[in-house]
Amino acid sequence: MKKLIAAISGLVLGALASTVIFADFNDNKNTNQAGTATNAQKVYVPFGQKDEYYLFASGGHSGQMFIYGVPSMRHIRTIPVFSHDSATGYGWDKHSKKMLGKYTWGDLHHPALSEKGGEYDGKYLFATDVGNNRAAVMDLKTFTVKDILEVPNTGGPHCAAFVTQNTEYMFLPTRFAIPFGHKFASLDDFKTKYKGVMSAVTFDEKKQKLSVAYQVALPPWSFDLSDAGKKISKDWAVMTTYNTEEATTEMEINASQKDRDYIVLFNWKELEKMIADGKFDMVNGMKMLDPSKHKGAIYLVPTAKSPHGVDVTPDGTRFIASGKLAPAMTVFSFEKAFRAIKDKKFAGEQEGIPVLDYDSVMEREVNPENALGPLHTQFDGNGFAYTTMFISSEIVKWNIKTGETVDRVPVQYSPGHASAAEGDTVSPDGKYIIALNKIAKDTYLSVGPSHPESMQLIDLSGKKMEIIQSAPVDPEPHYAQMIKADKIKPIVVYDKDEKRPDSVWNQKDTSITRKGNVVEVHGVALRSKFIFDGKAARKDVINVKEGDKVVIHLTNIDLDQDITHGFGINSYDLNMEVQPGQTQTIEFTANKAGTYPLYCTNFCSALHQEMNGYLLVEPKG
Ligand code: CUK
Ligand code: CUA
Repeated sequence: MKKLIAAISGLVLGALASTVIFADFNDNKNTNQAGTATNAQKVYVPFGQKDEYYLFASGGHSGQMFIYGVPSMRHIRTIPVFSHDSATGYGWDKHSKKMLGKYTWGDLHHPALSEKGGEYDGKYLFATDVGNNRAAVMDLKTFTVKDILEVPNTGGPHCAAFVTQNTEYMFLPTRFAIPFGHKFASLDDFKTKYKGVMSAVTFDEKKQKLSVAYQVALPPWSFDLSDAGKKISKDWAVMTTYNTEEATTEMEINASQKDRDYIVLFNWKELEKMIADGKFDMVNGMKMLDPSKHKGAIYLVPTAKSPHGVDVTPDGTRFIASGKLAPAMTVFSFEKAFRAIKDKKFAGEQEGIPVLDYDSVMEREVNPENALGPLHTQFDGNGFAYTTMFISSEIVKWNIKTGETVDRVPVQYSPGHASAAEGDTVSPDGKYIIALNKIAKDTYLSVGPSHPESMQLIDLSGKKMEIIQSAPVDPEPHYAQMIKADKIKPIVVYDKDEKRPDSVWNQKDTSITRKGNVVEVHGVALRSKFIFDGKAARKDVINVKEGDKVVIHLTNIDLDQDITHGFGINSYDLNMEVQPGQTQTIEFTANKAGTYPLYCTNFCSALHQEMNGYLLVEPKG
């Protein structure tokens, strides 16, 4: 038996390591039925009507967030989050420039909508950056980023973001173990000097600020995915961990030695209490709790080796782990876990953290025939789970209570996550699920050797799952969340009465003032001109001297729907966007003398081409 498991693991490992097996499993021609007339009707959203759901899809290493409409699967908008975006000037205007700081790229994995009572409330969207250890919050009234937080002591918060039931916390465990503060330390000292730090991050809605409440110094393992508890498990969260072997090289082989890794089960209410009781040390300005010293909040649950996803059922009674090297999903019971903790049913300790007895927590192992590479599970609210199978390229629908396979549908190809309608709430809608496929292969018109990833919309309303639409996403759909469209209430124009120190609403009040070598402009943009100084002979010209610091505040006084202006300065590598009623600021040093046209970069009126002026930089001396 052991030999057989080893053989299967070997096969799966080989499959993960090479793409060869894709051919074996996927040579069955594209079975996508999205082309049929009935399916076309199901996804057709007539002109003048809107989609039923918003889909917020991870933009992966583009550092951006993509917004789609479901069921049409039309890409509606991109929100730049962790990387510069010349379309919106994100990264050049003062606010976004400050938020991005020294970083130019990001790797956005898992979006998380804010929740109230376990339901998406449609107010905020969170995301984290594996590339440069950041968390971000977007306001869904404006679909813009409000704050970005850099989290110290962390090497890639891949697990995040999953919010607790009332958005009290999101947890950011590290993917790569590192010494505190990225300090230099030999890999020979991995066990003693490296840590797998988890951060508890909170969002202050009043201040519109993210901050780290505390951190936990876990062993130097890789933490992969997490999910927050719900209802009876609402004070708890779970996360998968691999490389408990503590390998420091050739991870592909060395981090897959043991038959079992762990799910970390922790009580964040208990952690909160410990921090309040002063059970922490300060590390690089962070409150750091050592779980081997302060026990009672964190437990390890053995699970099949190298787990990837872990997902809490909508009723909060169970958590389901998927082993990427195992052909099975494991259903664990929170109630059983709570009992095992109470009765101290421990099977020893790892790095000072109690390990719960597997059989005392496990409810069943689910093993659909020939299914390989289970990664992530979603739910429909009718007692069914939907697990993506990366290697056998399919979604398997199964009964959570019995483990019985109910249906399966091939997807094209190699799904990572899937996203169900309202899927992470206590009451999923059960209408749709979207397979987020890593490989598109022959799906779309070829664009050369590298293809986009693909998303496939699956109708869950019938007896059989049915693929009804497909759309490219580029890159990369690590995860997405789907929310009922009527829960989101975007504004149409920025509020004119909102207090903003640098806004100007009247052409007469515009001005250019100089203080020493700082030139400050309070200007307006309207169809179809810029006015920087209403009293000047040429109102659309900014005169400065070489070396001056230039600060331009620009208010878009066109309070009409969708009349956005842009502000680009030719050859100065600057651009920003000013939405209706918005005031934006851009700052730069005029270090190049000369004549530079400035112009509106966003087509706004019949005379948009006339919406321009000059920046004149007088040479020194
Ligand atoms: S992960 Cu599992 S397939 Cu959530 Cu970054 Cu991509
Ligand atoms: Cu304003 Cu184009």
